[in-house]
This record gives sequence, C-alpha cells and structure tokens, in this order.
Amino acid sequence: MRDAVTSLIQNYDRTGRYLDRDAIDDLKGYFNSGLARISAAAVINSNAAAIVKLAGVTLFEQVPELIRPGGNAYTTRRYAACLRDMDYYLRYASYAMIAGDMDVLDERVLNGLREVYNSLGVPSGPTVLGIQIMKDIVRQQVAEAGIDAGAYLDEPFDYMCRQLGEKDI
Ligand SMILES: CCC1=C(C)/C(=C/C2=NC(=C\c3[nH]c(/C=C4\NC(=O)[C@H](C)[C@H]4CC)c(C)c3CCC(=O)O)/C(CCC(=O)O)=C2C)NC1=O
Repeated sequence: MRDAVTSLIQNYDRTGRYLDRDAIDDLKGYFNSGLARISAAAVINSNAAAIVKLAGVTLFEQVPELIRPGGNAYTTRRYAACLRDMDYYLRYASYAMIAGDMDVLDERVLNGLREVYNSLGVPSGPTVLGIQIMKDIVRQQVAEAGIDAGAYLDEPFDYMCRQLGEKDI
C-alpha cells in the first residue's frame, strides 16, 4: 500500500535522483492540502452511515428496477449487500483521500472485483452511479463544514468509477 510520499520517493530512488523541483511542487501540493484531507475524512467518518443510507435511497429512486423482482438488489439480503458495498467504497475512498494515492483502492477494493461482480450479475452502471451519488453527498457535506473541497475529494470516487466502468464489470 502506497501514499503520495512513498510513491514519489520510490520513483526518484529507482533512478537515483534527488528530489527536483517537480517533486518539491508535488510534495507542497500534498502537504498544503493535508489539513483539508484530514478534515474531509473526519466529516465522512462521522456521517458514514447517513451518507450510505441517503445514497442508497437516491440510487434506488433513480434505478427502481434494482429492487424489484429480478433486480440485483432485490431481496433484503442483496439489498443489504449492496449498501454494504457502498459502505466499502466510502470507507476506502476516505483512506485513499488521506493517502493521496489510489493504490489502496487497487489493492483492497478493485482487484478481483470484476470477477465477483460478473459471476453474481452485479451491474456496473448502477454501481458507478451509486459511487457518484456518494461523491456528491460528501462534496456537499464537506463544503457545508467549511472545508476546501478540492480535487483531492473527487479523485478516489472518480478513480473507482473509472476502473469499474472501463473494466466492463
Ligand atoms: C472491501 C472490498 C470488497 C468489495 C468491494 C466487495 C464486494 C462484494 N460484493 C458482493 C456482492 C454483492 N454486491 C451487490 C451490490 C449491488 N447490487 C446492485 O444491484 C447495486 C447496483 C449494487 C450496490 C450499489 C449485491 C446485491 C451483492 C450480492 C449478490 C448476490 O449474492 O447475489 C460480493 C460477494 C460476496 C458477498 O456477498 O459478500 C463481494 C465480494 N467485497 C469486499 O470485500
């Protein structure tokens, strides 16, 4: 599992270079947004259950077929599994936000997910939509808390959506 600092050092060490201006600029960007990242993660932590619940309600309003007979989230067991997955995405997004690196998402969330979703018929389009809905809720709550909602906030959600979408799960 990597973070912004270890990734950068690994990269420079591989070619035996001192940290140049680009590296310093990257590091400054990371540390300057550090407090906002931590504060945003705190907002997520203290509202996680409500965020997941609201995102679920919104998703099922927008794609009601999911919870009708034949839908992948139909039956209480699968409904609960869907919300649990959303909770995973939110929690790991908060880790990646702090790390400033998406490696934790590959390693802990996305690897092998395609096969699982394929075999269980979990549709990728609505999953991506659910992640986007959570992103919007988080963005709004973070802004309401007076925290600078920069690109760092969208990055983990967008990354998961891209990976889930592209891989045609
Ligand atoms: C921490 C990393 C991690 C992830 C990401 C993860 C995902 C994950 N989601 C699963 C199932 C599932 N995932 C969903 C999700 C959905 N169905 C829908 O229609 C919606 C679009 C969507 C919710 C947004 C559902 C319904 C199941 C159960 C499917 C079934 O058993 O038939 C399963 C199969 C095993 C199980 O049910 O627990 C895994 C492994 N597990 C992990 O350990």
